[in-house]
Amino acid sequence: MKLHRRDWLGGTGGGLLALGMGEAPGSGPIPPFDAHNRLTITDLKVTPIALPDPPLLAASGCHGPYFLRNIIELRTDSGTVGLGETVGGERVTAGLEKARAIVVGQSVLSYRRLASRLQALGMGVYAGIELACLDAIGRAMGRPICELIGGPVRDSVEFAAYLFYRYAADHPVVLADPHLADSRGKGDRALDSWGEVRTPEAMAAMAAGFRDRWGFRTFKLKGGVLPPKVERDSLFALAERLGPGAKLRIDPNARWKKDTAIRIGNEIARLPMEYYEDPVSGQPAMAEVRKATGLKMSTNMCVTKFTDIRGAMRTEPIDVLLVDHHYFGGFAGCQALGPLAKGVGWTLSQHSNSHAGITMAAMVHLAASIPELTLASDTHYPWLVPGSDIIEGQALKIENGAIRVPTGPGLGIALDPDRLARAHATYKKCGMRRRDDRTLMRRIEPGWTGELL
Ligand code: GKR
Ligand code: MG
Repeated sequence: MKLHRRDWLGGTGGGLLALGMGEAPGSGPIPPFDAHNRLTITDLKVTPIALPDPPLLAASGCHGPYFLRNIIELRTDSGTVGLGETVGGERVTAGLEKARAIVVGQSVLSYRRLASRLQALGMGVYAGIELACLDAIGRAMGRPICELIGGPVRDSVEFAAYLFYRYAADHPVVLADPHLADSRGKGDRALDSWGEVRTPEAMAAMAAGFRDRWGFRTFKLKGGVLPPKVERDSLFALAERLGPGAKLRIDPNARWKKDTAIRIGNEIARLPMEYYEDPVSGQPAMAEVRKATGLKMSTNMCVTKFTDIRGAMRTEPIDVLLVDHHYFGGFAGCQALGPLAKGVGWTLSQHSNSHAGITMAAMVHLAASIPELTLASDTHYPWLVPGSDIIEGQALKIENGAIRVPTGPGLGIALDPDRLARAHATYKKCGMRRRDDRTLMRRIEPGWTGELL
């Protein structure tokens, strides 16, 4: 069923009819707000998946052989199905299962009525369902999501190269991981051919590869892995290899002591640093580093919810906020951050965790609807093993460091049921139920503790 703008206004502005009440945890059922009973949710299907992941290194340890996501399909009475993707792990899967009772019988048009109930089950639960509602509305109207939410304010969205130190994909300990449930192997059968990257030279070579392959102009080094002076040298090697036009970032995920962060910060200040992301933990320490180095600072760790903002007004730890619809209250929350950021003098970028193509499309639509989101967004998408995405056809294309805003209805992508089934079978077979970077790291480097550097 296709909805026209007139129907859409009618559907959202109508009276309150108690059509098939949702049994919700909390304070009783929520009466549906859909006078025409249009696009009423008849079922929520959640599919936990596991997708192959190379051994990328971060302060948390080493990425395991798979990363987990939860895929949502919201079926409506009109036959339209909305797609969502959200944070992985069995707790989120369980939250989404519980959410079924809240959403069934409600209209996708009035998903904000369900926000507080769904957010009580987890911000990731809300984000996945909100996305599926928006996708269903867009499909029904024949319009892309960014148009439903006021965009596009730009036709393409720029991304940064996300550079991780790493082990080779066919590292023997990785191949011996008990969770392994596919036929990857050594040499030609390895997940990828980037090899081991644990020196400044290897990092600079990989960055040049990212630039040549995807056209990135902004480069984020994931730090907090090697001794800080090696990571500093890596930034110098990146600057030399990529030239003065390349913008640099480093993100040690708060694994550095304050003194380290100030010392390294002052040394890298002469490089074309776009910003310094979470070198230390907590707003007060971030503020001290900011003052002592004069560098622009950013975070996805010390301001992650609206209630953190009041403290940040006082402590002034950042210049750039990395928004993420999975934890800031969905698209609605991230859009609200735009004018707020402008008001307090912050610019916005986007945070990313390992994800598949539905989230990739979501991030593009979201960024295309926030005028204040002017810095290149993070994405793990280039790390997705070719052929493993769950969307139909080719993965979304990164060209000249950017992705064009999809113009098809909703998210503008389609789910490939066979690929989804394969990723779910891997989830069942591998036995991974939450992210655990520590265990694999300690198998590879038995003395690893993750202590501050
Ligand atoms: O994938 O290892 C990773 C990243 O370190 C991720 O978990 C972080 O959340 O990308 C993130 C960040 O910017 O801190
Ligand atoms: Mg970060």
